[in-house]
Amino acid sequence: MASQTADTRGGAARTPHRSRVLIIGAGFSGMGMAIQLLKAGRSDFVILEKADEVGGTWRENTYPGCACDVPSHMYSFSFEPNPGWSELWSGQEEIFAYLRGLADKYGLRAKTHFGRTVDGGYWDETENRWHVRTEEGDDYVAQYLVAGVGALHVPNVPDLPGMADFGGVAFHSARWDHGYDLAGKRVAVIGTGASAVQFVPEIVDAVADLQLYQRTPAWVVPRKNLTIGTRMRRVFGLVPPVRRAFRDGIYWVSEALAIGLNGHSNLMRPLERIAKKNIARSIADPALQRKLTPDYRIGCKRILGSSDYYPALAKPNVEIISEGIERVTGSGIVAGDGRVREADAIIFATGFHVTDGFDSVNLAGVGGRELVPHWNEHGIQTHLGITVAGYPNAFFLLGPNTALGHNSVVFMIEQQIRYVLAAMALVDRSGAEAIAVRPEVQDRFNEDIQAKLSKGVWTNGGCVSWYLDAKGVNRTIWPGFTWQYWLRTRRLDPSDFELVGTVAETAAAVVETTG
Ligand code: N01
Repeated sequence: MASQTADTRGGAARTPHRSRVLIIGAGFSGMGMAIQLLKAGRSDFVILEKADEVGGTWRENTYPGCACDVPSHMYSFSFEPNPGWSELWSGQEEIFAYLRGLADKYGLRAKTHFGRTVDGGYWDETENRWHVRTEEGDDYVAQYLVAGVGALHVPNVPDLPGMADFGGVAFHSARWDHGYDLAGKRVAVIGTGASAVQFVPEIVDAVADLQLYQRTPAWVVPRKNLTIGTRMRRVFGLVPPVRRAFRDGIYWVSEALAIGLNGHSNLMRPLERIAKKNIARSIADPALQRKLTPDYRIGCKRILGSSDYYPALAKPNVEIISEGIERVTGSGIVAGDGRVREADAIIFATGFHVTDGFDSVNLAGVGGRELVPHWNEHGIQTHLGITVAGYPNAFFLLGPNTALGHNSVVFMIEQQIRYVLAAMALVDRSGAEAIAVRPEVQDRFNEDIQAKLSKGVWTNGGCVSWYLDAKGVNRTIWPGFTWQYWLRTRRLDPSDFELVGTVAETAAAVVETTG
C-alpha cells in the first residue's frame, strides 16, 4: 500500500482504530514488546497478527523434530524464566506452549487483532502518526509502530522448471502437511540446512526411499539432547540463583564462539575436526564422506548440531544427490546427472526469504519515501537494527544485522525492547511527538558493522549464505559479542536523534483531520 491516500475503502469513509502503539506480529518480539509495555504502564497498544494464534515461528514450524538449536534456558525471556524446560534444547511444542502461556498470563490475546495481515503504512507528517492498513481492509493509526515480523517467516520455494506439472504432493518445511502420510512413500527432500537436519532423521524410517538433494553440505557437529529431570527442574524453580547461573553459563559458553566467528577463524578448526568425526562415525563410504564434507570454513553458514543426521543418511533407503536439479516432471525429479527419480512427495527445506522478506513493512516515511524499494536499492540499513532514518517512531525488533550465529536472538530482542521504551520515554519527556534517527548516525553504524563483518567468517569463510543480500553484503548478522550489542543499546543517546513535532501541534492536526 504505502501511499498517502485518504482513509476510504469502496468509497465509504472508515474509522481507523487508534492506539498509542501498534505492534506487528505476536511472536517472541511482539509479545516481549507487549509485556514490557504493560510493565511500563503503557497499556494503550494493539498487536496485529496475521494468524489466529500467537507464537510466530514456533506456531508456524511444526515439522517432525522441530526444535530450537539454542538451549531453552537462554532461548526464553530473562524476565519470564521457565524453570520447567524438560530438555536442554526444547522442542517446538514446548516453546510454543511457553509463548501461549505468556499470552495467557498477560492477557495478550485481548490486545491482539488476529487475522490481520499488514499491507503497509505511511507516516502522516502533519499528524505525526503512523497509518497502517491491513489486507483485510482495516485501518489503524498509532503514534509508534513496532515491527516484530521476524526474518524467517516467508518460505523460499525455488521456482523449479516443470514444478507445475508435478502430480504428487509438495510442501515447504514451514508449511508441513500433517494430513499427508509419508509412510511407504518415495520422498524427495530439497535442501540440507537447519530444518532438514532436524526432520530427515524423523521421517527416514517411515518413508520407502528418501532422495536428499544437497546443494551445499552443512557443518553438523554431534549433539545429544539432555533431559532436565524433575529434581533439577524443582531446584531451578525453588532456587532462582541456580537457574540464573545455569543460564549465565550457557550465555558465556555461546559467546566464546564469537571469537572464532569474528576474525579468528583458525580457532574454528577443532570444531571442524569434531564435525568431520561426526561424519566418519556413521558414514563408511569415503566417497559419501567427501560429498558430505563442506569445503568452506565452519561458521560461514549456521553451524548445525545433530547426532542423528548422519546415521539417518547412512540408511539403505537414502540417496544423497549433489548434482543439482534439472527439472521436475509429473512424477519425479530429473537431477543434473540426467537420472530421473520417481517421487510421491517433494519437501522443500529451502529456507526463507531473509534480506528480501520485509514486504509486510513497506512503510512510506517522511516525504512518502517507501522503505522496501529504498532498501532494495541501498540494502536493508538501520541504526542498531532498530530505527531507520526517515521513518520517525518506527522500530524494528530483530531487524537487519541483529541475527546471530552463536547465541540466542531472544537476548537481542530484549535489548531492542528496552531501547524502544527508552525512545518513547525520551519523546514523552521532551514534549515532542516523535523521534527520528539522524541519517549520519545510521550511516556511521552501518560503516562500522560492515567493517567488522568484512573480517568475519561469513565474508571470508568461502561460502554463500542467506546472511548475504543479492549484492553479497551481510545484512543479517551482528558482528562480535552480544554483550557489545548490550553495551551499545544500554543507553539511548539523545544526540543520535531529532525530536519531531510538539504535542500541541499534533493535537491541532488531529482536530483538523478528524473534523
Ligand atoms: O533453511 P536454510 P532452513 N536448490 O536456509 C538449500 C533457522 N532455524 O529452513 O546452502 C537446491 O538454512 C540450501 O542450499 P545452499 C536457522 O537460523 C532455526 O533449514 O544455499 N537447494 C540449504 O541447504 C536456519 O539457519 C532452527 O546451497 C536449495 C537449504 O536449502 C534458518 O532457520 C531450526 C535451493 C536451506 O537451508 C533456515 O533454516 C530450523 C535451491 N534452489 C531453522 N535453495 C532452530 O533451531 C535453497 N536450497 C532455532
